[in-house]
Amino acid sequence: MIWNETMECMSREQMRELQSGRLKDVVSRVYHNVPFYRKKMQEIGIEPGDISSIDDLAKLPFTTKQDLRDNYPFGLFATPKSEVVRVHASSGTTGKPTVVAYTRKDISTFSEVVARALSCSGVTRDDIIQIAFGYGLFTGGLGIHYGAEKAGAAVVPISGGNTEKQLSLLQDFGCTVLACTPSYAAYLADAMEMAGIDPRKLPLKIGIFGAEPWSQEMRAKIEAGLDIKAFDIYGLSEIMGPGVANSCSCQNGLHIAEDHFVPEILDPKTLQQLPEGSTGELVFTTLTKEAMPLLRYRTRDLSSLDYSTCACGRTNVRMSRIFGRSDDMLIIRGVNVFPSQVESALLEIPEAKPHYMLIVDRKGNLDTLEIQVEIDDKYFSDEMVQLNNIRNKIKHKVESILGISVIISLVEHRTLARSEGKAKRVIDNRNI
Ligand code: DLL
Repeated sequence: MIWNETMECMSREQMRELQSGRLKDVVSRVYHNVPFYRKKMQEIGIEPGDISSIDDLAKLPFTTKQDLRDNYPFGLFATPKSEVVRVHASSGTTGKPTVVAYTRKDISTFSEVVARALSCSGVTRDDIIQIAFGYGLFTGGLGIHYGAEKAGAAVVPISGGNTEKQLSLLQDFGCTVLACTPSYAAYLADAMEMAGIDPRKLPLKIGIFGAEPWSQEMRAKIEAGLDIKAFDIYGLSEIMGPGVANSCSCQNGLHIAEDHFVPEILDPKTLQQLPEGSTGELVFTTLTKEAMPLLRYRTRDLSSLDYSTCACGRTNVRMSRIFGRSDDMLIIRGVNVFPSQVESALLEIPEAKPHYMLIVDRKGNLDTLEIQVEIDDKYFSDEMVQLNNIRNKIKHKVESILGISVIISLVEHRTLARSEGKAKRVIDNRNI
């Protein structure tokens, strides 16, 4: 169990002092080592010497996902490549993912924050944790893996999918902790019921769920279905991965590891800081990351901050669960999907018109994505075979870009609703 009382329970003054020192350090490092940041700071006329405390955060430039894409793959490194020991990428897209990197010290920090997050959820060295997050380039699998080992728990690195095997290992190994996306947890609960397994007879007691938004109702459903207590783990690859924040036993917000990541809540339109308690866009500055520190990274996630001391004793600021996003990104089966990716796939297919509708649903706890696509009159036909060929061609193209399976429905040209203003391209029926 990793409970870093110094870092998790210090007074606000001490935290501000710690953050101020670390902020000065990271600003100087990126200014001197990352041409992108030096240029950005020069453009707005600031130098590292202008930053003397955490109150100066608002003077610093923002970083966006597009900046990471523009510097793909390794353009934002602040250390020589020889110092990098691991590379990950954001979930989704087989096009250009956003790449992130870690030095040995970064991996150690990553493990420490995840270990703290798991301990915050009650995981100890006596636990066996089944990690059903993907291990691909996604940060979920390996991130939780290293943190769980650091916390002293025994890791079962099964990765995502293969539901039957998940169920047999849960039973055979007597796993006490399950880590995966909340939708997969709900799916496992259903699969368990169908297989006639009584969750009350299993040693499973803690769920570590995250990587996608979920509601209180969903939590209650999973807790009942698996007979466990479910905790929310938040993070994003750009900032580190899972463990940026985690809910504690009070289940009233997620404590941010703010000795490493300073949060701000901004109005997504004016980009001004909002008063404590307001809902706005969450922005993070990494204080200690070596390989790829980021200043004021715009997460596009909507949340609010609460600086009051929690009943669990931790003083680290709490963020509310994510309310939604300030952009159009969807998270489908834990994978980040932008409607614009579908559009660029369709533009490469002559038979398809760039008129489409994404219909997201949740069937039996698994997300489904149906894409209705208008077909050029020239190609529309009564011939089943011809339509099937077009459908398969689109399906293949879209799936290779999104990295998830989709259902393609072909419709005649001019049948999808047109809108006068901003096109409505997504219907999300998931109710989360
Ligand atoms: O999803 C990291 C992660 C792995 C977090 C495992 C938790 C558990 P990305 O693929 O970069 O990284 O996606 C980050 O996922 O900006 C949020 O929109 C969403 N997200 C992550 N955790 C939560 C959560 C990982 N607990 C994006 N609740 C973020 C709601 C979440 N949304």
